[in-house]
Amino acid sequence: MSNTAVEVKQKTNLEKNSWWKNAVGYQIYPRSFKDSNHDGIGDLNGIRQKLPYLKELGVDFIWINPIYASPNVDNGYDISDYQAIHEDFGTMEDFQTLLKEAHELDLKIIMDLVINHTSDQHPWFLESKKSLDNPYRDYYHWVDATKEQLPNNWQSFFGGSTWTYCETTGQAYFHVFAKEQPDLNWKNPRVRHEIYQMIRWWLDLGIDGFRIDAISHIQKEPWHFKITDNQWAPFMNVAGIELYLEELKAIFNEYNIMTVGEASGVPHQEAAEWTGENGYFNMIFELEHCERIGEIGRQKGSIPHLKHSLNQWQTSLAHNGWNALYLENHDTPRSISVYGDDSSEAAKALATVLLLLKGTPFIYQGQEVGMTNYPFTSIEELNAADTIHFYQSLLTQGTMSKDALAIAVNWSRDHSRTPFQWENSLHGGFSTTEPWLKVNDNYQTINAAQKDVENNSIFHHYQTLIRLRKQTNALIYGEFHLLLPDHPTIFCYTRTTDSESWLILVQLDRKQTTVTLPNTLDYSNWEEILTTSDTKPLEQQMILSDYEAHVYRNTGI
Ligand code: ISL
Ligand code: CA
Repeated sequence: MSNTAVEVKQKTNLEKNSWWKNAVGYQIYPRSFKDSNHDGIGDLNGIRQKLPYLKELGVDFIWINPIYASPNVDNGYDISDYQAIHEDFGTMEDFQTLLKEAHELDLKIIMDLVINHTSDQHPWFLESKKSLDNPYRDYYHWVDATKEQLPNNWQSFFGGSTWTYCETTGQAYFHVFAKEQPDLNWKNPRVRHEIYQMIRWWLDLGIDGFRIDAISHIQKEPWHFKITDNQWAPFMNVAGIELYLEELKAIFNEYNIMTVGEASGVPHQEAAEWTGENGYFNMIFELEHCERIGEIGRQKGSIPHLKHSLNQWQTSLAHNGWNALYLENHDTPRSISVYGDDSSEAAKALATVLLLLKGTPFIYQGQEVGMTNYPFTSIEELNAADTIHFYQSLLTQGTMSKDALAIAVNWSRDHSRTPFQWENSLHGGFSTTEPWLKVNDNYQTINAAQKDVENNSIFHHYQTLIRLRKQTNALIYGEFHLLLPDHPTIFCYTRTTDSESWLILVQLDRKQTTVTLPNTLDYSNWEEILTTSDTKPLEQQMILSDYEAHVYRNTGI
């Protein structure tokens, strides 16, 4: 066997050992997935009930958002005990049963690792704030201050200062998010040691990996750092962070697990450093492609921005590193509403774009059945801490309450947190009791049970795409190339290996468009594998209408 063939075989074998490269993930926001004990809140035993559903969809692993003890200021991202399960979700025994049953179905489970901050009710912080000389004082960031004079003018992601003053000790503590989420002091080796022990505890329990929360914020600039253009610069991917990421990587590498870091502020130019052969994580979630839409009147995401940003990340990670692919999650509105018109055609078009890109796709709960944004009409219907704070700050600035609500709702995280719509029955089949957040009234027509009555349901389209992807080497490892980069609504790309080429052609709008594909393509030998409309041969001139999607393969290249 020639050297090249040996290298290719070795590389393919190496890649085959990275199970997560051939996998499709499913994100569960446990509070809103399935309630099994009639308290209106999703829980672990509810997830157990739905494991067969996830197996039927064809996903390989589940990422569960935080289920640890928490006062729920940020719905579990404010942890008060890393090794206890929040009573809303069940017990540690319930979790271990869930893990066992998932593994029996060959489904893996990755957990959410929130280590940039704890809850202000965590015992470490309750001790830390007691006195200047408390042994836990430097588990967090405390700086001399007065009520009027805070250490600097940095702003929190959730609005307001990143500093909260404590009268008791005449100092203020630092928090990138809510004041109830004090940032851990990663410079303190005792903090790192406690965190690393906790990580090992969970990995030794047999979980299959972690999604690491807000990890690009754990290093801060010196407090005197002056902000110039980017207000988040003082705590976004700051030099020196690599020391801590290398220590985390050393622990992760002791286990055969998957890690995906939420790495806000890491530019695509650094993607290979964060995820490549010597990367800190197997992959990262970047936040560049899912831009926040907030202004009134701009309720729609930009398809050109989406194409341009995804193309940058596909290109930057073409030869080293790996992408985590997503269009929505628990922090964004629903992609079918941001980029589509809430129709099942739009859902299938977006699914076709997402599932055939290079990287590991993550499907957010409800995306596979076409769940949409919620028509919130009053602030009382909303729950997310940052949305409520944003609304109140708009009112303080004099914005009319109607406009303030419209702006706050535009990008509220609550859109993706409404209870999962299982069937056309009371509360969408999520619970027998009034849920913690309102169920979208469109559950009567948009729900998982539709998969058993509709031939071409959205669920079935996801199932088909997942199956097609997992059985096709070119759709996992093939090189990505964007075609028609400047077209405002057509998303077209190829995936190519040395033996075959695939072409994905999707109209991301409800209108008829005539499109001219590049004359560099040879239009013979293309076979249509999948379409959401009528079968059409691939030609240089194509007429595409409402959210039409086509997938072609060419084995004759
Ligand atoms: O907030 C951001 C941009 O506006 C990001 O830079 C930030 O890193 C991201 O939102 C962090 O999100 C994660 O941590 C938060 C939690 O509220 C989110 O739900 C979680 O996804 C604090 O733990
Ligand atoms: Ca429950």
